[in-house]
Order: sequence, then C-alpha cells, then structure tokens
Amino acid sequence: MMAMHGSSAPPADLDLSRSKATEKGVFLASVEPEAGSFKQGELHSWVLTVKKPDGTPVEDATIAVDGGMPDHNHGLPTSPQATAHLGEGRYRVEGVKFNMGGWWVLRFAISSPAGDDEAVFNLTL
Ligand SMILES: [Cu+2]
Repeated sequence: MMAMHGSSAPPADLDLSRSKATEKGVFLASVEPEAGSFKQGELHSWVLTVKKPDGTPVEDATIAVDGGMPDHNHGLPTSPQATAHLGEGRYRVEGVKFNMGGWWVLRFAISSPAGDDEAVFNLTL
C-alpha cells in the first residue's frame, strides 16, 4: 500500500450513527441519502428528519447546511440547501457532493419555534 498524503485516520470511536439527539437535546435528528445510497463525486440529495424529543415531527424548521473534512481543513465542495419540506418533519437537502474519500462531517443548523440547535453527523467513504 502507498502511504496516503499525510491524512490521519478518523478517531476509532467516531460516531457514525445517522440518528441522534441534537447537540443541546432540542430535537431528534436523522439523515439518510434520499436514494438510499450515494457515490463519491456525484451530486445527490439527503433527507433530514427533525422531531421533538417526544417524537412529534417539527414542521416549521429552517435548515442551514455546512460541513467538510476535519482532517483536511476544507469544507464541502458545494453549498447544499434545504429545498423542500416533505411532511412529517422530513426536509430534502439538495446539492450534496463528497469529492474525495475519507472522514466527512455534515452539520445542520436547525431553527424552529421550538428552539435552535445543531445536528452533526460523521460519514466515512
Ligand atoms: Cu479532503
């Protein structure tokens, strides 16, 4: 095997769960690729589901998307946007692309009358 270009491996205990409480516990958030899977280098969509801790869907949230590769100090190659509320607290996020393999972070800033919070998800590819 050739050595990688100085990149370190992600932490061994990296949380790769796609469903979790948001940072301050205001919401439960989960993410999935809209098509069920995705390929490196391809533009695709994710669905973010936002619920209150009691399971009630959050219907009126504003979502901002950010992310990048913590090991490489760069952000996302695109600027994904939440483009539609699909009902039952599900929000379509379009314009996601991962242009290289490794450890990626997707960060969703969620604002709603119930409060503001952030959901951070790790992905490895
Ligand atoms: Cu990178």
